[in-house]
Amino acid sequence: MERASKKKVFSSLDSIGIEKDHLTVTQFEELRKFARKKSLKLLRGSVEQLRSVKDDDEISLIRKAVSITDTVFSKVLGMIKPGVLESDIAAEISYFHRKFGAEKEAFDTIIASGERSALPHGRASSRKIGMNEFLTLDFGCIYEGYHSDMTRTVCVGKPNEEMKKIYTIVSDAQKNALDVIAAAKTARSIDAVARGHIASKGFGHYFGHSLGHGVGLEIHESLRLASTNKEKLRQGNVVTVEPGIYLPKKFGVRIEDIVVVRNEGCENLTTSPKELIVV
Ligand SMILES: [Mn+2]
Repeated sequence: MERASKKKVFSSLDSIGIEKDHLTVTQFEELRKFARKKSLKLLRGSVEQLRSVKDDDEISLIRKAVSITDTVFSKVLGMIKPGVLESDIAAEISYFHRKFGAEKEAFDTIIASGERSALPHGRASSRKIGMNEFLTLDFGCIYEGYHSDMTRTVCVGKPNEEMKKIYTIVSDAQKNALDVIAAAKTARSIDAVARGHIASKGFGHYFGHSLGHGVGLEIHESLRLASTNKEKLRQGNVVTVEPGIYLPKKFGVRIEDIVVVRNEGCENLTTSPKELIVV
């Protein structure tokens, strides 16, 4: 904005809210020159709070982003086999996201095979996918500014009894949480349902992150489904639900969907299958 028009705009305002997490000191000093000091109000989290409830147009864009990611998952499933590099799968995901209309990926794709699946944030490496092991894929895209985010864990070859058992526990934990999500519930009560199920099976120590997070213009935003968050869910919140169990040096399982919170329950936007896929 030109200096003169800046002055004109600011002089017409009673007060100016500043998102203090997003303004540099230089920008603040510049702003202060134009505005009267008393009219500047430092805000933190206010815009994020407003943004956590999505309107129908925003939900449509997220729905589209999620559907692109679902399609991409079905496309890459066929190329997962022993000997293929994790980074090859990540490259295909990137290609297909753009091919199906996304602007780009929402974050660095996580492709974690074998022991690496026990790393919750295992970005695609040059590891070759092996036989009879889990592969976790966590990826998403941006469509008209809005993000998708999904995780599936598939088995390459044959799962052993322990792998099947852990997969079922994570899958049930997610299902239990999805069953109770609704407006007016607290975020932490939803986290507690998934965490409680995993703990009841003896794996509480192996679920080291929160259950989910808001998704929208940013990949991680309000509202967070965390054990410490007492905020209440509201109709129109869009959140991920992503429990996991990570057994160090062995394997990990995470399953993640995106849902829209409704007054009665929730709507799951993710349609990719969740039964254990064996490729
Ligand atoms: Mn996520």
